[in-house]
Amino acid sequence: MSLIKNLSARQILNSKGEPAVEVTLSLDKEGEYFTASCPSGISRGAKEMIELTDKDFSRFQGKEVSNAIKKINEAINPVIKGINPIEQGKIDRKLIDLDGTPNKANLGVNAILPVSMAVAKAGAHVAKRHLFVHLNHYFNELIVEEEDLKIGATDYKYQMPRAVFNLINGGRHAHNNLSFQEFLLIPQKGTQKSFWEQLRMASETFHNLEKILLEKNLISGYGEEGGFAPSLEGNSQALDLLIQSAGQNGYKPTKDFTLGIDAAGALPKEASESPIEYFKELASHYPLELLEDPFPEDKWDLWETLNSEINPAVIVVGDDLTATNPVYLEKAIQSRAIKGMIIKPNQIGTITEVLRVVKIAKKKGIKLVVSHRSKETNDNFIADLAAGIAADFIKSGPPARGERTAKYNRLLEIDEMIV
Ligand code: 2PG
Ligand code: MG
Repeated sequence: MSLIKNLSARQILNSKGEPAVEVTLSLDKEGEYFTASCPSGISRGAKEMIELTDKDFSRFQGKEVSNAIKKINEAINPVIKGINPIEQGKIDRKLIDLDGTPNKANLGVNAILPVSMAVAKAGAHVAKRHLFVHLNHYFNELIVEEEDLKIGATDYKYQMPRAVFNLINGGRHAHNNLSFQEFLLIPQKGTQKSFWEQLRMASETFHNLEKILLEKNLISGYGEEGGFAPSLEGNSQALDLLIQSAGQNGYKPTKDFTLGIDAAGALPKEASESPIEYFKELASHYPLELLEDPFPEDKWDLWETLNSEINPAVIVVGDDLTATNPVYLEKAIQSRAIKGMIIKPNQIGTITEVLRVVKIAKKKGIKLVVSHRSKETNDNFIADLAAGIAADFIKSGPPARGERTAKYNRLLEIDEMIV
């Protein structure tokens, strides 16, 4: 039997060049070790669990994570040593109990999540299954707490998600004038289309976009996730550019691709008078499929009105609104605020908690978008997560930049295994 022998955590740099937590879990068998790391967000919502940073402002602007590293090495390590990593539920429960706070403020979500992910990777190895298959089994069988009995065992088959590519960056992810944070291209799956064809469409569109921006003298570097970050006439021009860029390779709106927006709760000035009408207008002009965080996370009434009045083809998606948390998901369902939700493991903490909220969402027919963070690492865990829970979408930035393509490239491997 393979048991957890040791956890060893260290600081690494994330895609923004800031410190992040990486942990290596070794099993008692020689040479069996599994590494996981934790991303971070620039536009973090207020409902997210707490990240532990050192706050020594003489180093890395206070963003070092040596305290989180210490928590793993000194507090978590002794508690989970000797347990079989297949026992994900038991280990995640121990992490939550050891933390002992409602918002993970003691250990830090950035200490808890990479441990939980490394356990899942080790568990998959011990179970002799691919990670997405292992996650799928655990997901379907998830009964850890009494509350899990309400839904009980399920029978979801793993499945390839559709990818959502962030080609133009704005908001807090770029130093430009665009209020929306993300302008997203969403290839249609089509019949019998491989994941490679989704990547091809995104890559061709991305490179066409670069040429168009150059021609228009609009090129202005990249945003946080590696999409282009031009200053434009407004949000509509960004959407027009996506359609034009895709069109250069013959891709047709709606038939071949749709569009998405992550407004990240920031409205442009021209929308301040009548925000609902503004989004309804956008949805009537563009093939909009995903509309993420159209409003700030406390404006529940606006969310509800928009969701009931906008073209039903648009999936209004909660990110900061729901924070991968069952409490806010229930509230969003009750107030009919959303049709979809973002799943970001580091908003909540353990893999068990992630799978639990996914299960509730699926039961209620909420569409799922598994998402990276703006400050990423090369860990490709979310690719397996998205396939394992049969998410509808995965959002991992543009089809460029190592930390973004790590996830898409892993999906190519998964695609071969499950087609
Ligand atoms: C978002 C994410 C990822 P951040 O808002 O959806 O794209 O950004 O990680 O900065 O919260
Ligand atoms: Mg978002």
